[in-house]
Amino acid sequence: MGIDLTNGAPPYSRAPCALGPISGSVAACVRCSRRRRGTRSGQQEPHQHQLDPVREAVEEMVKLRSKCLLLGDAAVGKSTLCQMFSSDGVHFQRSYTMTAGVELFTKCVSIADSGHSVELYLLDCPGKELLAEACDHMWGAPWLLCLVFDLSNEQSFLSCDRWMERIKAHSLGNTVSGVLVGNKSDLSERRVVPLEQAQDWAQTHTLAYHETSAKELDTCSAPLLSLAQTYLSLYEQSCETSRSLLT
Ligand SMILES: Nc1nc2c(ncn2[C@@H]2O[C@H](COP(=O)(O)OP(=O)(O)O)[C@@H](O)[C@H]2O)c(=O)[nH]1
Ligand SMILES: [Mg+2]
Repeated sequence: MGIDLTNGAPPYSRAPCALGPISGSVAACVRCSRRRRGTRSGQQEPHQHQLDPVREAVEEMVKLRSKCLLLGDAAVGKSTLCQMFSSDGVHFQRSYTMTAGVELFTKCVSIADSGHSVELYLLDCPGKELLAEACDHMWGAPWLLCLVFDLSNEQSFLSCDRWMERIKAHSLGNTVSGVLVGNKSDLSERRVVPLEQAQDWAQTHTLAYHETSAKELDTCSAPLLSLAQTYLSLYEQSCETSRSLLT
């Protein structure tokens, strides 16, 4: 049985052709591929586009897919952030279950005002040193990075140097776009890492800085949404570069 991709809409939409004069006597319209005939004066004969709405929509919309690594010490909240983000806030993990391997979460993010979307493949990695070492061959070359520490645990912040070195070893000299996330902002009375110190560290490593509470969907979504946005910008820049090389 066929699937109605047009959702009941008429198969073609009609719009006046906006193309200028054509040089030959016969040419195909680049928008709707319809053959059109020029007049003796070189003007095109007016015609109406016959556009396939499904084809048009597919051509205009871009769906990108990006891998994003979540790294940081054990118990800083990486898995909770992933679960909250991918379940739209439905799932907050109260009890701690140690992540032993790389766990995959996916989430498709629509980028506002662009008509495009980015599907994030979140690779939630173990924070324990030995397990992390055993798993890092599964990362491949990192595309996006979300480095997490716990605002109430100084050691988890100091460990970010080590995580960054590990990322550099994998990135083969390429710059990895990423964010540094200070999590558990709701535990304000137990906070030990000052805002300025975390911001400075992030700036030194060219990472954007966010503070989150995995208990609140808005704050915990912000760093991952900004990574999706960054990824789309990188894609658009590379398209622009390719276009400029071809013209
Ligand atoms: N209060 C508070 N607890 C959190 C937050 N994020 C995670 N937790 C708790 O911290 C513990 C460890 O979280 P988990 O996501 O498993 O850490 P991971 O080892 O980095 O993946 C769990 O008991 C979570 O409920 C947060 O933002 N605020
Ligand atoms: Mg975990």
